[in-house]
Amino acid sequence: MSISTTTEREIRSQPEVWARAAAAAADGAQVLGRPGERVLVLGCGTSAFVAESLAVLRERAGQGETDAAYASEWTPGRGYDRVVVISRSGTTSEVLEALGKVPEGTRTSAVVGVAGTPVAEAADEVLVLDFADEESVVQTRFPTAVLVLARTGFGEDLTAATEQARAALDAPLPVDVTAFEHFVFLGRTWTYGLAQEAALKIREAAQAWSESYPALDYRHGPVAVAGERSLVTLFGDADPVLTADIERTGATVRHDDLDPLVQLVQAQRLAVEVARSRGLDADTPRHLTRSVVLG
Ligand code: F1P
Repeated sequence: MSISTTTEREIRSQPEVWARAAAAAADGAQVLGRPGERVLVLGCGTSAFVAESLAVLRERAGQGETDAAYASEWTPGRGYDRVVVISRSGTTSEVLEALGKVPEGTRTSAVVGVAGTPVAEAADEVLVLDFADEESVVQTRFPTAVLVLARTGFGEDLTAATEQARAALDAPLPVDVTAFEHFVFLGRTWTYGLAQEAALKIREAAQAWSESYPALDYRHGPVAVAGERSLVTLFGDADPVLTADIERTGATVRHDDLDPLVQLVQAQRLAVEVARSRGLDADTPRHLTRSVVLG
């Protein structure tokens, strides 16, 4: 049996990393935009999903209008006071190219895991979360640390969520992964970004069939492929009517009252378990590298 030691160690380290991220929020959160600024957040892959969640959280906290986009798709058009890029590696070329397209006079910020990298050097302001950087190709603690820092900076106290994560990590994963071949994650508002990230973990780590949707959109088509081998996880608040509709397909619906970031931690663990059940090692995902650097 293969053991995903590095990825699992990084998943397990999240309570400590979150405590450090929360402590860094007092100084660090301003890099995400000063109150009232119109902000665009960009990233690729995992960092694009963090950007989506962050945009909703920032706007909801009354910090200012905030959009998110894939760095690889963005073309300047709408006016922003600041463009924030997120990149664990600091080397992703599409992120670097996007920074190069930011119009003169618009401030730029980078949130990175490694100081001195091309993305960090290209931005006006940099937030380095080196304590959250990872050895694994598959990102786990860096994205959650960025969101802990953001939520703390926007006024939330994540002490209880951090304790929840600790307790969840100490308990066995409450799912028999061998019962499923199809993994669906649904979220609303800022947790839709988490749902997308969870589904990406299943694909990256376990090469398995996963999907993600805004929760209420799931009935608008995608539910057609749900069945007895489907595990549908709801992030954020549960919707009993939606749950009943999905259960009618034969799918298993999972929801718990944990903080959505702790739900993401459980999805990360699920991905590692699915990989293991298929004889795969989440530390060596197929066709992936730590960052995509285009020649
Ligand atoms: C972004 C990213 C990862 C993905 C893959 C390639 O990296 O797309 O999310 O898992 O390893 O790179 P980064 O810009 O956040 O370093």
